[in-house]
Amino acid sequence: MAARKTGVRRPLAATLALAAGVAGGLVAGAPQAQAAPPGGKDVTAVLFEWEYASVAKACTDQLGPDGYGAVQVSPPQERLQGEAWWAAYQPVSYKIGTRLGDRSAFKNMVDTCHSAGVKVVADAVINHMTNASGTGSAGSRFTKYDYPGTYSRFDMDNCQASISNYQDRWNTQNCELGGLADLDTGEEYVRGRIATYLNDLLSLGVDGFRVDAAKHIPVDDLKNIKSRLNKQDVYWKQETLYGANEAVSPSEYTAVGDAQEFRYAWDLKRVFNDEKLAYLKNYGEGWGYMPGSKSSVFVTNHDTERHGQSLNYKDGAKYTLAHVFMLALPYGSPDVHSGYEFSNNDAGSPDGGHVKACYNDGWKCQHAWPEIKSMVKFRNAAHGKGMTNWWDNGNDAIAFGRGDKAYVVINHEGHAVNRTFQTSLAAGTYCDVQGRRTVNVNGSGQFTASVAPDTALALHVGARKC
Ligand code: ARE
Ligand code: CA
Repeated sequence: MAARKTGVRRPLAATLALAAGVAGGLVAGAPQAQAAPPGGKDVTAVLFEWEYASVAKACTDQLGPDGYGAVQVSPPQERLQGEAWWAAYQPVSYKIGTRLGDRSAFKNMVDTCHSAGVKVVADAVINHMTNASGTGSAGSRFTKYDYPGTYSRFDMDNCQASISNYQDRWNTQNCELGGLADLDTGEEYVRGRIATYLNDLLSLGVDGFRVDAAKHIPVDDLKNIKSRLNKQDVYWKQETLYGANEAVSPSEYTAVGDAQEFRYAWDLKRVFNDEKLAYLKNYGEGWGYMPGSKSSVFVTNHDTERHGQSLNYKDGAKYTLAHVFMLALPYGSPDVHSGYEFSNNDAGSPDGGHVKACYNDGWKCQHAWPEIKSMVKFRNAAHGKGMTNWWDNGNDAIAFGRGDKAYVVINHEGHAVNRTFQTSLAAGTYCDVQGRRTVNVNGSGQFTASVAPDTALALHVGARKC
């Protein structure tokens, strides 16, 4: 890490920020890693590049009623100007002001989501700044390495070449991710300035963070920054891509909070495309993934849906069924990515992020798809119950229960599956929340049903009538 040059003139605002940051730095004790988004509701809807006013409406109309525990919103910090979605990942300052809304819109969204019983996770870009110069989305002039009022070139890492070797820890964490000016997160001022930004978001009511590019920040730096936060039980979800033989391992980051288990998404694509769902019987730790209590999982995210490493909305039924599986499986804390149609990889969200209505203007609203949203309440009802009654046909039809709380059948075969299923459910009638039909479970916990090709059947104690 670059030794900070002394005697450099720093704008008053930055000095005040440092003071606040250092003050925050006096909080003692190791932060408690939050196992999952707070509360028994552990599903997060990622409303990617939605404006904050539309997020607020979705919290009230959809996410709250459907049982989502949290909503994740796109980076609120000042960014590059322009429509491209990736402008959000080039911070210009820590002012809240982007095409998605200003500070008051952000604050209103947080308050409205809280009123709907939905916590708010902010996507936080704290590893780097820009690979460009100009004027930011909130009007700040800047050049690469110089961000007046926030950072000067003395706050940047001393490797100003792009990352070129993921098998070298120093290169991975001190050089520039794709040419983006890398912050010297080992430096006192930078740590304080980041903590001040995160504490500002906490002061607006934010409950957690998705830490962008966490793998490029040493764990000790993140521990230090997190220790300065005014909310020590903050939900802390770190973007950490697994890479075979790489120097930095995602599991290092479970010491600070949750780490995203990318292999979960990558392997789901392979299993649903080319292998057998029967292989999913021990999915999770059984496949060598990180402990589920510290893992954030997803079927797709905004990068992988564009670069092909995961399934995406263009994959039809297998994409939907993969979500049914993820939400039914007692592993990890699931994110449901909710984005928009794209034909080119750079296109930003429609209409400045304004969502007039789901399924209009290209908004996909995966969070509201009946097959997906119905599994959020399934998951909530089954909270704390492990997997029971696994069945598979040796190929692409599987079924399993969650103790006496829930039971799911997933048929990815090209033909219907007609059979009597064995559950641990109490006798009675249940609503199949996938097929929207009544199912009778007998005194032995059995029911007979026909499950159509590429569909699912799902029962839980919270849905006895359709
Ligand atoms: C890129 C260039 C910029 C350029 C811009 C516009 O870096 O210099 O100005 O394009 O042309 C997103 C886009 C990037 C874009 C960036 C900034 O995806 O294309 O910059 O925004 O505008 C690694 C990181 C991981 C990172 C991925 C993309 O480890 O953290 O790369 N993902 C996050 C976000 C991205 C975002 C950024 C980080 C940057 O989710 O959306 O980038 O903030 C192996 C390694 C992985 C590595 C992967 C790809 O698999 O194991 O760790 O992921 O290769 O490099
Ligand atoms: Ca870095």
